[in-house]
Amino acid sequence: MKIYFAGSIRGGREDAEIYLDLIGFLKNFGVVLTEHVGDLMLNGLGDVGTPDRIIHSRDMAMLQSADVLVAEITVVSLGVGYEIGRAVSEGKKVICLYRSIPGKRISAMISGNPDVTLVNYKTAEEAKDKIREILSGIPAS
Ligand code: 6K6
Repeated sequence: MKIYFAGSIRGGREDAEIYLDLIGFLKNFGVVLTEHVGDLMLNGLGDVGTPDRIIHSRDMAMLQSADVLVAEITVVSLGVGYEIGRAVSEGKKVICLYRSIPGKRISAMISGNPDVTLVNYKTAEEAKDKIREILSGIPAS
């Protein structure tokens, strides 16, 4: 299974350690195409010298080849929202993980989307149990 993991970069890197942990777990189910999202050295500028046009075209090609998009959406990111929309329109399986934050709600474009599997979690173990349950139901490609 090819997994495209999406997480905030320029939207803010406060959950980078959570992304890294989830990416490590997702590797049990196949290939994670976007390991760079869990790079703890990457700052909120997401700037390692690669032109944005290259980033976009490379990521869209990877998304096209993916079987499933797993997004951690607690830290709001324009790029992650865009990737979710593109994955939905490509007919990909889309799983969005989030932790509840008092006073904040998930965008209705995500929570109201019948093609998105929304997963609320409190602990990393809970997130992993739920991911395991969902991904185990997807036939290997
Ligand atoms: C190279 C290594 C690590 O980061 C880079 C350069 N930046 C990006 N490289 C690859 N994908 C990116 C980069 N910046 C954003 N993205 C994609 O958008 C990722 O797939 C993330 O899921 C998403 C984050 O969007 P923003 O709006 O928070 O940056």
